[in-house]
Amino acid sequence: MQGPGASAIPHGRTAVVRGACPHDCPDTCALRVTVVDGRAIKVQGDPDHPPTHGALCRKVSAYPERTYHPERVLQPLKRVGPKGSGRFERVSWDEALADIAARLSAIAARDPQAIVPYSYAGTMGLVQGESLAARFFHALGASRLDRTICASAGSEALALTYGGKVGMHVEHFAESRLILIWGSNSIASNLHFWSVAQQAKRNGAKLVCIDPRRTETAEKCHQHLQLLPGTDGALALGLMHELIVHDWLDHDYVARHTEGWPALREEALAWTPERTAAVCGLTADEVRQLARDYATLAPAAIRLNYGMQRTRGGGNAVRLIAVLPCLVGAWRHRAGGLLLSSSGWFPVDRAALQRPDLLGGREPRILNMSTIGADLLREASPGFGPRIEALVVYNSNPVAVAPQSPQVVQGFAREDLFTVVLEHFLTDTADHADYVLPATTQLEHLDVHASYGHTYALLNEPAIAPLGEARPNTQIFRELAARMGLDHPALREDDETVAAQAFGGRITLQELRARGWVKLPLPEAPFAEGGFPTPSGRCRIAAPGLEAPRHLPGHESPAAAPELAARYPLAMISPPARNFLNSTFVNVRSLRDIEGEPVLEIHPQDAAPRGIEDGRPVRVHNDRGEYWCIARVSERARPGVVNGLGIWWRKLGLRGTNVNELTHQRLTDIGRAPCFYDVLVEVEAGA
Ligand SMILES: Nc1nc2c(c(=O)[nH]1)N[C@H]1C(S)=C(S)[C@@H](COP(=O)(O)OP(=O)(O)OC[C@H]3O[C@@H](n4cnc5c(=O)[nH]c(N)nc54)[C@H](O)[C@@H]3O)O[C@H]1N2
Ligand SMILES: Nc1nc2c(c(=O)[nH]1)N[C@H]1C(S)=C(S)[C@@H](COP(=O)(O)OP(=O)(O)OC[C@H]3O[C@@H](n4cnc5c(=O)[nH]c(N)nc54)[C@H](O)[C@@H]3O)O[C@H]1N2
Ligand SMILES: [Mo]
Repeated sequence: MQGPGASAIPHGRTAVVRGACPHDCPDTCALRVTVVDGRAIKVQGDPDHPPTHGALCRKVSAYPERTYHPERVLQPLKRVGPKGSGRFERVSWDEALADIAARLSAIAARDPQAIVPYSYAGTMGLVQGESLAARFFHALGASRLDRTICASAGSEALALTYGGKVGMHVEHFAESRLILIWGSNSIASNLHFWSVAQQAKRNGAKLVCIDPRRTETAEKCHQHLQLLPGTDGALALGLMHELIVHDWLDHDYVARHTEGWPALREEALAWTPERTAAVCGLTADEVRQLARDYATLAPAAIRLNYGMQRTRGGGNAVRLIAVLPCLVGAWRHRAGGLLLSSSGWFPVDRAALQRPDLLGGREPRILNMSTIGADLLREASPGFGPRIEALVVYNSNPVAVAPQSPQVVQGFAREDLFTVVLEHFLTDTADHADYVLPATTQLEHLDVHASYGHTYALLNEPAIAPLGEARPNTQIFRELAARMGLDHPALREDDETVAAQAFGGRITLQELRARGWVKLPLPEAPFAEGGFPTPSGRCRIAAPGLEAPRHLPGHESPAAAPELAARYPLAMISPPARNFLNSTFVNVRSLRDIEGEPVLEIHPQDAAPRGIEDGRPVRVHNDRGEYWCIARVSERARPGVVNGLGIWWRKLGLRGTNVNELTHQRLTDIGRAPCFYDVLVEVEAGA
């Protein structure tokens, strides 16, 4: 194994460098990168890292193809065409940074809150994610960003219930007798969990998938409950009803380790299997059978995932489901319980990484990243603050991924908006930039990683020297700070120093360098004796209003919005295409060739009356916009629900559109997150 900085690897030598997959995925794989003559030729999974187990998904196996892609942005670019045209000229770093510093300084002199950082998890690295960038924007006093676009409904709901983003160890699912794969297409987006579930299956476990789409995962489970989107909370209540009436409760666990059960018990008693089935679009027998399995096949484990919390009632649905393992005492066994996120187990020292102290007592406004479309179009007002004058985007592609893109595009097209995008490629977002700055990829920079699907911290050593003139995000923000006269030692720290602070000294770089990863010291069955990280140590069960997620105003379903459904009768979800990672990899040829074209899965019963034929273009539309794609007439879709697989780059899609043309900016009940899977549409055959 090669130490830091494989630029140090002499020519003619082969080296294998330890890495970590940077992508926003629960698996956070440990990588081994083979470097020959300074060029990365192969990326493989680390066979010694238990969750990775030597295997990678196809996407990340293509990481060298992405890194050496002929369209990588390798020099700073300055816009020469209209916004969105993607026409740029090359400029030097010096010219780009000097101009950006001058423009941002002028805006900051009026009100730094008019500058908005926009970022998400293009890399999950703790160094290249939110360290120097956060320090820079804190020192400047720029607007702060509420990072809600993915998981905040479920995460906040889980923290309200258990006290943190904590759950089972992924390895222990191998010993479960029942696994509910709930709102997760594991084969596509949690592949290494799927291998563990397969082990359990071989040991005789029953696998049940709960998903409105007949995914590749659903097909391989023993049973598939194809419920209507946004009805998971009702299903949880229906299960509780059965646990109560059959007296399948672990009374001792409930009494000692939960609080608030009596009120929820009263609500659950109203959810007979028949009522539950009618709301969820299932049969009463399916509900009864699931409850019986859950109560009798112990240890029972739930792999809950974020697909089920992208609806108006998503937060409360997570709260309800998270109660189930307490009711049957599943937590008593290490192979029982629930896993939505494990990230709360990691001792990540965010204050050290992000240095909120650099705000110096200022409290800039906080903007929700999920409403960037509406916010870019807002004028200054007392409630909102100043109009957004500058956007600095890194680790994200909002023009493709943010909801209701017609507004997002309109906002990014504003001629009076100054936009800087740090990127690897000319994405839909970069096309709207005044400056595009070339960023390094995971093979070219140092980082350390936590995970939200397992319990190992990881190290990523740079395997190759930066390509072209690419620079790590951290370096770009260090240089911008210096040019803008922001002078604080925290704005000068190098990546190694930052990485060493990431785990607050509890996991050192030295330990990480020994093997590339470190397993967190945690109890095997974390809540066997209660001990939830809540103030009382008990699981907090809440009842008020939980009964009603499907009736929340703004929930787009035929049941909740009959008038809208008269015009737009089909519910649409837009889960990821397997070979893309959100909008990343859409421009990688070998992967796009597998996906082919953007598709809408539609059930034959819904296709026939509309004259929609398989393989033909369709226009999917609602009051917000229209999305063009290819119909796939298939029973992967349930009647009444269409699946618009995401997330295509608009410019690589049909007629420059993608699925977010149709999504809206209303937020979830908990966590202020988007409701990507809570959308009504109509579909018609295209020309
Ligand atoms: N290949 C691949 N892997 C990925 C990603 C990717 O884009 N591609 N994205 C990564 C990211 S950022 C994330 S957050 C995770 C996402 O992965 P997950 O957390 O698993 O979430 P989704 O893929 O959004 O949805 C999972 C499943 O939930 C189903 N679903 C939709 N609506 C509902 C509902 O109302 N109830 C229920 N029960 N199920 C519903 C969808 O049909 C889908 O099959 O995966 C990560 N991994
Ligand atoms: N309709 C619909 N919309 C969705 C979803 C859905 O299921 N349906 N899923 C949502 C979810 S779960 C999420 S998480 C979001 C994801 O939204 P984003 O976090 O924006 O994810 P990506 O689309 O993968 O874009 C990440 C970008 O970061 C860049 N990048 C990667 N590494 C680096 C780096 O080191 N430096 C810099 N400067 N750039 C880097 C990549 O090139 C890529 O263009 O999308 C959301 N949007
Ligand atoms: Mo996500």
